[in-house]
Formats: sequence, structure tokens, C-alpha cells
Amino acid sequence: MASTRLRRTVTSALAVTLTAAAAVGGTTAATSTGGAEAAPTTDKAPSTLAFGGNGQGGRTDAERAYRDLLDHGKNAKILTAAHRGQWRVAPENSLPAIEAAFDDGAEIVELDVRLTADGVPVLMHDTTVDRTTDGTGEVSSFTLAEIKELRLKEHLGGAQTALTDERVPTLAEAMELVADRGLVNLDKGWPAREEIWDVLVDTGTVRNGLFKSDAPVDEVQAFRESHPDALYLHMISDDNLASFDEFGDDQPVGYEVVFGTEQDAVARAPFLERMAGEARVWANSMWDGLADHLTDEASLVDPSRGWERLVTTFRASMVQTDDVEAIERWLRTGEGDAVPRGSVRVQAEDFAPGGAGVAYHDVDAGNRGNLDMRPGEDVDISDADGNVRVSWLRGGEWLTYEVDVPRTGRYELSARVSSPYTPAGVYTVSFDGGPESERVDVLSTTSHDKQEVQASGVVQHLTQGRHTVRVSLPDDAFQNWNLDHLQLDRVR
Ligand SMILES: [Ca+2]
Ligand SMILES: [Ca+2]
Ligand SMILES: [Ca+2]
Repeated sequence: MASTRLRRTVTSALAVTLTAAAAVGGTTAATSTGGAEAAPTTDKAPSTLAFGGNGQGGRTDAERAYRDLLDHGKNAKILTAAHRGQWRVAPENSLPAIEAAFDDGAEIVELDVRLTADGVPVLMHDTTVDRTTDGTGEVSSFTLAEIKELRLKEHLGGAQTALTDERVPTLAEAMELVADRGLVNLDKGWPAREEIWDVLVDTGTVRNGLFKSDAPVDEVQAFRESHPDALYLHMISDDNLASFDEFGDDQPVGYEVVFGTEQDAVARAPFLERMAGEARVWANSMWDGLADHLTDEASLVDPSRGWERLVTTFRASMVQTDDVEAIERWLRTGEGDAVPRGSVRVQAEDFAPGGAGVAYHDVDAGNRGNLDMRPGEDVDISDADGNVRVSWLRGGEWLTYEVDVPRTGRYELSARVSSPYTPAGVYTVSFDGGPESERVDVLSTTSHDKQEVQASGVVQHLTQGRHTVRVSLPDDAFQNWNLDHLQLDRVR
């Protein structure tokens, strides 16, 4: 693993160099030659409102994040924003997801704000409650009392996703929770900006709240003139490129830059250079099309395919992510998702040679996926936002892998999978043509495109050298999931 810690600044990220990860882990290295960390400058700090918080006089995490936000110098700290909160451990836009985001190292949580029928700002991404709760209908058709009756679903929700005991938070509840902890990016909330402003004032969190829109500049400036302490982030793309110049010498604190491809005018170096001289640059890495293909998943494979390029080439000093823990690890170590020392990882798409009937059985002819990595094979290989995986896994199918075990010992198999279904599927494992293991359940990740590592409980003694691993999907079970990779980790 890396022995040199990566200093968490823009200039040090420029200095990161990475060697290619080997198939067997433990060889990825990162070095940093980052310069000295400058103290944040705070000359633009509004002073008319006290900072929300504990009133103890000591600096809170939130106050540090606020001061960092106002610093867009070349040594500015790279800030991370947790998309909809840390939804991998709690429902999106829920109070525990907010706490978990800060626990995992984010400085900002991105939350979505909508108004109830009685005009109360609450946290909800969609216009309806259907995806994320046990209710149905428009958010704006529920009173606060009615929406509080609903229960939130796990993670990203969805039709088959289990309910939790969590309720739809009001914005006020969320702001009270974050007061000492960090910043909130108020997405979807521009139409309700006056109601949101009142909540920030009432909860003493004006400096925690970051308004956001792509509204016409004169509309934005009218709001900022009447609310001079409001923090504001402007969303910019080729559709409203002129807005940067329209702000003139009264620039917002940051710009959320969205570029479908690297060829977009908004992504050109001279433009971003000017912007970075005036404001923070925010980039999004959750999926393709927000910053070309510079995604979280690509970053896990190799940070220079995602986060590192966003920071170095595209001048981002704030990154919104679905992988808070992973991006924090990258900022500490320079590594993406390196294979742990002594472990063996095999990508699902790297199944053994030999073709149908020898290396695999696939129930439908041809590759239904969008990646032609294994021409002529029937296995279905797809790319989801930079994640290359075997998709359309169905009952009756099996896949064989060759793995080189570095050291004799006992190994547990895990699989990195995704599926929105409950149940998602079942598999068994067989080593070197031996007996099949107990059945392993594949659990829902609440999205086809959001992967997680799931331990199998299958432990096997393996001698040093080459072995085959066969993954089989019983045809008497529901099967609809995606396999990114298998990994064998030493156990005692
Ligand atoms: Ca197929
Ligand atoms: Ca298939
Ligand atoms: Ca893969």
C-alpha cells in the first residue's frame, strides 16, 4: 500500500503518480510531492450572521468547511460532497445518511428540497414519493403531517426495496443536525428559496446552506442582493455558458460544471482557468454525462480515469460522489480500489478461455451488453458508468475463472455485484471441479448500476498456484443481477 500520504490539496493531487495495478494485489503505489499547505484565506467571509453551531467559541467541522469553501486558491482543500447523503448505509436524503456522510469524511452533503402542500421544505429527490417511500403521489400533495406518516426505503429505494423506520426529514431537522458538522448543498430547492432561507435563519445555519440553480443570472442576483449572506453555487454547462461573464465582478462562491463530453466549451482549459481564479469549481462523478466518462466507477479502477483528472485537468476543487469512503481513501492514499495485499481479484468479464460449454454457459446467444470485449462469446458484458461487468445473469448459467493463488492458505470468496431486485439471485461456487458450495444469496443494492462487495461465506483451502473457480446460477431461483468481480481474501 502507499507509504506516502497524499496531501489533500489541488497542487498535491497534480503530483500524484500511479503505477498500474497488477492482477494480484499489493503492487499499486502512489507518491506525492505536494507543496506546503497554505492557510485558507477568508477575506470574503460574510460577517453579519453568527455561524450556527455549539456557541462554544471553538471551531466546528462546519466552520472549517465554510472557511475552506471560501478559499479557491491553488492550495485550497479538495472538498467532497455526498450525493443524497451517504445512501449506502441509510436511505437517501435521510437524517442517518447525512450523519454517515460526515462520519465518512465528506464536508458537504447534497440534499434535495421540495415543499409540502402546506409549504414546509422537506427532503425528497423526486417530485413524487413513490420511489423512496411506501406512499404514492406528488410531494406537493402531502401536508407535513401526511408525509411524516410515510416510511423511507433502504438506500436508493425502488419497487422491491425494504422499508426502514426512517421518516421524511424536514429541512429544519436536517439543518439542525448539520449545524456543527458541515455544509449542505440545497439541490432542487431554488423555487422554494425564500422558504429555505427562512429555515436557515430560524435554525442559525445560514453559513451551512449552499443554494444552487441554473436560473438566469439576473434572477440569481436579485436573490443574492436581498439575501447578501446566502451562499450560492451556479450550475453551468454549454446551455448557459455566458452566465460566468454575466456575474461580472460579483461571482458566486462556486460553479457546478456539467459537461457531457470533454469537448464541451465549458470544459475547455482557458475557460476553467478563468473560473477557478474566481470561484470554486464543482464536478460530479456519479455517472456518465455529468463530467464525460470521469466517474466514480472509472476512478475505482484507476483514479486518473476519474477523480484525478477532474481535479488536475478540469480544475475541480469540489467533487460530488456516490462513493464517499472511496474518494476519501483516494485523497489520503492516491489509490482507487486497489487489490489488498495477498488477495486475488478476477474481473467477471475475464472468464476463462475455451468458449461456450467449456468456460461458460449463457442461456441466450450473443452478447446482450454494450461492450464487445470478448468477440464471439455469448456472455453478456456491459459498461455501466465505467463499471465493466457481466450482466443478464440468468438461471442455468455458469462462468469459469482461472485464478493464481499467491500463497497456500484458506480463502473466502466475495463478489462485487449490483441489482435492484429482492431477491436478486443465488449462486454456488466450485473450486477445481470439486463439489458445489452452499447457495449464496445475492442481495439487492437497490440499483442495477450501483455495485457493492458482498461476502459469500464460502471458504476454501487453496494451494499456491493456478486454480479454477466456477460460479453457477441455479435455474430454480430468480436471477437478475450483475457481477463486477470476484475476490479471494486470506482468512485465518
Ligand atoms: Ca448472451
Ligand atoms: Ca446471460
Ligand atoms: Ca469488472
